[in-house]
Amino acid sequence: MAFTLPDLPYAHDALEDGGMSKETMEYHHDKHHKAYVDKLNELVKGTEWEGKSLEDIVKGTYKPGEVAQSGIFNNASQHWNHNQFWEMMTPNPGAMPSELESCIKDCFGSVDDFKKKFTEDGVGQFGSGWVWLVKGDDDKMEVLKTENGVNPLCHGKTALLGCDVWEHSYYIDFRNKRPDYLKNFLDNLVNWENVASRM
Ligand code: MN3
Repeated sequence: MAFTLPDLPYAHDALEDGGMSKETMEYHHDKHHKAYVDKLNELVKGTEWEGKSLEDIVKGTYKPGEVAQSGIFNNASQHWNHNQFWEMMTPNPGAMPSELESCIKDCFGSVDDFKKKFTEDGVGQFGSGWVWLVKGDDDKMEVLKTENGVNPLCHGKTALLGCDVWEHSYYIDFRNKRPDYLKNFLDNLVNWENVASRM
């Protein structure tokens, strides 16, 4: 069955109070994410990957250590990444669940130290990519930055939180100010309940 673009879990203008505009969502979800889905469907047709799960395609087509990944990988991983990203934000960010907060404190010292590390790595990802909070098999949390469409599945890690640092995700609202976009994301947009549910 062909892959489909999921609806956003909230209205296009729902994140405006949190600093992410309706215009950004219209471009980012309706155009950029849709393009990955359409291209993926086109590329897998007639290949061994047709009918496979998205996770299997991402893991099966990733070439470790290589800068140039295949078109199937790039579009499959970006489809997966954006599916997670929309779920990781909310118009009503509540307090961080205590279990998540204590794990973050154990691994990073404090919530502020975690936010600092996440922002620094997101800013430090040269060019397009993502920054993640991940958990490994040892239950240890770490921040991971990845280039282009590469994601935690490629590294055998569980994605708890991810932020898109491709320019298309912030240029309308923050222009070239990626640090401001990342700070706003952490302070005003993260669905911490969703992050905790991934632990
Ligand atoms: Mn994007």
